[in-house]
Amino acid sequence: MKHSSTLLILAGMLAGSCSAVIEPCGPVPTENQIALQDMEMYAFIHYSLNTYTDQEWGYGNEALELFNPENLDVRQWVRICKASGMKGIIFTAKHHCGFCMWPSEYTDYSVKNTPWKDGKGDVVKELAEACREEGLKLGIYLSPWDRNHAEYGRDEYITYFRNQLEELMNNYGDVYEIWFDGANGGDGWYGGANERRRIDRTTYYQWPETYRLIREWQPDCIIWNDGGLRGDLRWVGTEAGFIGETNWSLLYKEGDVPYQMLHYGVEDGDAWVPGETNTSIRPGWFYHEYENGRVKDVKKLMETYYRSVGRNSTLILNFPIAPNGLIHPQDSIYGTEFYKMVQTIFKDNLAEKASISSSDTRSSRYGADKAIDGNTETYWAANDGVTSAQLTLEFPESVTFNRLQLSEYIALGQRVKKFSVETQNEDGSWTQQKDIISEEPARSMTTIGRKRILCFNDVTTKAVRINIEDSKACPLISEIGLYLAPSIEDSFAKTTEKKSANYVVVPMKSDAAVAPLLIELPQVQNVKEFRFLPAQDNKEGLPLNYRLLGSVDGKSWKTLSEGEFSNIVNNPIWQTVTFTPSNVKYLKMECTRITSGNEIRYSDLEAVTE
Ligand code: FUL
Ligand code: CA
Repeated sequence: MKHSSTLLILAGMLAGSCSAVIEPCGPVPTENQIALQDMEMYAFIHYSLNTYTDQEWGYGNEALELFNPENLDVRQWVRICKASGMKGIIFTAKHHCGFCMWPSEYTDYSVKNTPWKDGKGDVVKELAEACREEGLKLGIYLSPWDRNHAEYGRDEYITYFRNQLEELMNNYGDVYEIWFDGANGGDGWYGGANERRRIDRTTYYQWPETYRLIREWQPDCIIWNDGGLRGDLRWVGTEAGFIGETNWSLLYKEGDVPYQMLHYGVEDGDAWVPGETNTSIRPGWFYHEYENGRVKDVKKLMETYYRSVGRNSTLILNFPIAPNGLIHPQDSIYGTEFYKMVQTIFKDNLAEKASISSSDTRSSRYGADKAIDGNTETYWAANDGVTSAQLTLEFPESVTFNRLQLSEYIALGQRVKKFSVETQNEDGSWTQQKDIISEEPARSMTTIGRKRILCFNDVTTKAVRINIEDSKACPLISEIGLYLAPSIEDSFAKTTEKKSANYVVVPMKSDAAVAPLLIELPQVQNVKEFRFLPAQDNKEGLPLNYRLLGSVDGKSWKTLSEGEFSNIVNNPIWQTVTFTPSNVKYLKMECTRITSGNEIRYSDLEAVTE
């Protein structure tokens, strides 16, 4: 036993019973892994010479002159990612083509030899600063495979790779995650050799020493590695944006990791290696104009969310950068509307209105009420040896819901193997509920982990029963949520018909009580009128007054008009503001009086030109 007897007695006294000390079950996450899992969603940004050649993989001989974006603005990326619910950004500092987005000392194949900013630019540095300003974390994608480097495949390249890693890990502040892609396709330019180079990906990169260096430089950095030495996170076996319904955050420390293990984890694994679901908001990872009509819409992104975050995984959602150096407006609209949808759905937890009871409870400290107290650090626990138990929620009035969220207290290990959910009918009988987005019904209600979300058809009931049918050890449930999601078709079908469909609209970081709204037009335009349609669903976040500013560069601003939106609460129709025509690319709408909250909510808006 791990605990000293004094500690055991003390803990027992505190809780009123010796059974209060709960032993961990199997491997447990490190603090870094918990912090990472708590981020839930973070962005990928794919940007490189491929952006200018319309490729997914560069060969390694693409011309440096191609890199000269006219309008590269990392702050736009960060604003959009943040407004899309992303808590960090993992950036392709170097993709397989070998081109470095920072001025590496160790190669000529980088931004320093491009026309962009006369070779003085550093995309990684700009992005690191913008992330820091906006409170997002920075992660780095450094492709081990390098189709440009002459020494790739030989020992010299490993030194080069580590030198680059040293630059990235020491010159840009904290790095929360490092991504070592597993692709090692073979063919490449390799300094002009134009040949196929094969490596053994388990030995060639000498990962143990590289990991040691990373831990030394950035002790909190999570290592993602597909194909090499086991890292702190695992790939989920597909880039389509979903993980298994059964999903253990465990793997074996040693041995191969076939698809089954990547996708479902391993029940009796001896290492904590949670899944990270990676997918792009578009079909490809890099920007291609021909995919502008194929950006994942809110419905698709919500499905992706349920099938990743809702299955005990993190979601890394890719936003490609267009050749002009910006995220395309369509990606921005769907990304930000998606996050608004997540916030709307998970705002009111109906379970908080219930009284809750359990078939087995360890002690009052671990009572069933701890599963609906809104605190993920407190949890209901059954007694040792109990591996099946029930939690019942009873409501004073009928409630209607269609989403159920369950969380285990994973700091003490992942436990639940099988569960079911029932709702009570008017006649007192019980109906078993089914997840309507399940692809594999046999695995549908198996593991829970950090967060499991199930989607049901609307159900109206006065009681909900959660049956833990099997568990590796006594179950520990930290939170239960019941929510009513609006129909996505109703809320978002008309997104593309909106007047604002071509703008990027995001709340701005500010010290003001109400965050100003930043509206970015596709190009500089002579604007004479601004129209604003308030949110139509409820009366929250309606601006009662406004100050509208315009700017060409997003830095120096000029006031265009200010005033009040009279009667906006009782009659939330289009509001029109006219002013002297002005050339602007950015509009900023400030507000000092708002119905509630600190964000301006709108349904649509338009900049009317001359
Ligand atoms: C893959 C790479 O080959 C793709 O280009 C992309 O970077 C993706 C995230 O990982 O394996
Ligand atoms: Ca709790």
